[in-house]
Amino acid sequence: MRVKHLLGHQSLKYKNALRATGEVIMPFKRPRPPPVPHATNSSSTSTLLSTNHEHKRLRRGCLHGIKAYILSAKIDGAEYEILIGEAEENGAELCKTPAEADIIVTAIGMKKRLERHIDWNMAKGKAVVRPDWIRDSVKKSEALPCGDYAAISDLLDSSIENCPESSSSQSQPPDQAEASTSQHQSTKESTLPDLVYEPRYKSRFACERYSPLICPNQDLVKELHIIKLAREMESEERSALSYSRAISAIKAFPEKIKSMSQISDIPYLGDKLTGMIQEFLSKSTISQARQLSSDTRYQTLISFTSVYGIGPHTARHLYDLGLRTFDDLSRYLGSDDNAEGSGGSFAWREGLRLRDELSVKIPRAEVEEMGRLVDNALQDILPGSESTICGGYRRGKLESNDVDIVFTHPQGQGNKANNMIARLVERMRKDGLITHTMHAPSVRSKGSLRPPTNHDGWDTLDKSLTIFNLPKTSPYYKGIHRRLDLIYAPREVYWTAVVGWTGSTMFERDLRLWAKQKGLKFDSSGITRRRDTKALYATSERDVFKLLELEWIEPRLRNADL
Ligand code: DCT
Ligand code: MG
Ligand code: MG
Repeated sequence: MRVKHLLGHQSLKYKNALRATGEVIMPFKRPRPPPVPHATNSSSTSTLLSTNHEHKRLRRGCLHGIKAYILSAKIDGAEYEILIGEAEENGAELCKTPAEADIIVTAIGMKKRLERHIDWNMAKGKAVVRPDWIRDSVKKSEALPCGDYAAISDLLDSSIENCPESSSSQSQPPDQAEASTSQHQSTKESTLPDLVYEPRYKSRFACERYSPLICPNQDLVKELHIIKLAREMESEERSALSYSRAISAIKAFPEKIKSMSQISDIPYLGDKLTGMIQEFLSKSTISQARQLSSDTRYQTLISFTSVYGIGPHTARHLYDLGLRTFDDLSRYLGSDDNAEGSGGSFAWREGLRLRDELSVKIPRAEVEEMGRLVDNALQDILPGSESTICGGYRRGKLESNDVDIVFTHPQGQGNKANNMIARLVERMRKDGLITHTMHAPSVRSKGSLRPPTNHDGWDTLDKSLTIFNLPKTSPYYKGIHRRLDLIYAPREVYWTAVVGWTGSTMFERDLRLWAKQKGLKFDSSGITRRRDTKALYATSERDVFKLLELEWIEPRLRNADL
């Protein structure tokens, strides 16, 4: 099936990047996205799940030596992951069962409910505290008295009695105190939050800040995100970027904002943003965001751009034609008069047909299954290949909009390296795993190790943006199509590609800016020194940070967008 005029309003650079590899081609344009570790690749799993070893080496966290069990019941999934992360990062030893623990952290406040999960007599032998015990302890840099945080009133006395003490508050033998002195660790107060969190949130670069998946000011961020999206829908790029910057700065602020005096050190908050935050503090909403949410134009543009292949420009064009609903769109695209002349309609029709399926988020277990299937196909055609699931999954999202997989091969040199992408896609297409492909080929010139100009403004790696479906035999099969981005990275830039495709978008944007002020150039396809264009190759993900003279930040803390 041949379709000549797919792209209409989309730019030439995308048009040129397209090539037919499957039955259906779609424009290289992604729908608007709404928001942890890799099962098939041990290195990425360990990077994400592991505690921050470097920091651990440098200091003892305030929960050091405390054996904790965090009961997930009644705690939101993302929140749960953050609690785990905070506890681990601050030295707590997380237990698999409550029996092993000194302290049980739970959001349950009633005896009867707790008994469904934990034996009452056992609970009486432990301290049983609310989740804010972890948060406040971290904030104050010491394990706080459990009595103030007892989760259940009947367990108050036993919680006081059994409250564990952190070994970081006890005197350390000189050899163990070794590294802790290196980062002004002489007092209890100066552990992670003061030393690392607080100065970090003031940085102008998202790649220096710790940005958790869910931050203490997530509701504020959500409100601002609506305004940001509205600016994007109207192609007001500068304004959208100001909101993105403010959002990413707020994401890294470690405390709940309760008064305006707290925010003076947060970068990128101009008068307008400050006014909005003030409004949010008094009303818990921002009027502009509320108005937009109920605005027909905003709602229509948002839903049209959720169709794979339709960007804001096209969405506005369709809106101006009077279209408001998917039925309108379907009728419009169904008309032969509009089949090609309006541009892109074949792809849009396909996008519209798959819209409902593609808007269903992908749970982590299914992402991992997709990763396994890609890896199986890879090992079949290219034994010894390595792959990492990147994107939101790697940053800890519980549900992803698509799956981004970066892969390489030990012998793979040069950007195309025997057309690995084409071979992989062809193989998966034959196996019925890939149903649609869009292709954005590399533009790296032959024999050059230095990445050429970024034609898609992103990177020059060989990639294929595909639509995938699981085989019926898979236990995860639900008959839902999924978006799958496959990216081939030559061996020498594999880790740069993993960093580049892990995101989030603002983190990546600031990595580029950061590199620039260091006299370097960064994108997923490589790091180069600007003065002599020498390519710098990283041998691990941490090495990417080292080459960029940047402190290590684990993927879970790179959520610098919504
Ligand atoms: N990326 C980037 N610049 C862009 C788009 C993406 O640097 N303009 C990087 C950062 C994230 C990564 O690629 C994957 O992008 P997406 O798949 O679009 O987003 P995600 O963070 O994986 O989230 P989700 O797929 O769940 O929407
Ligand atoms: Mg993704
Ligand atoms: Mg993607």
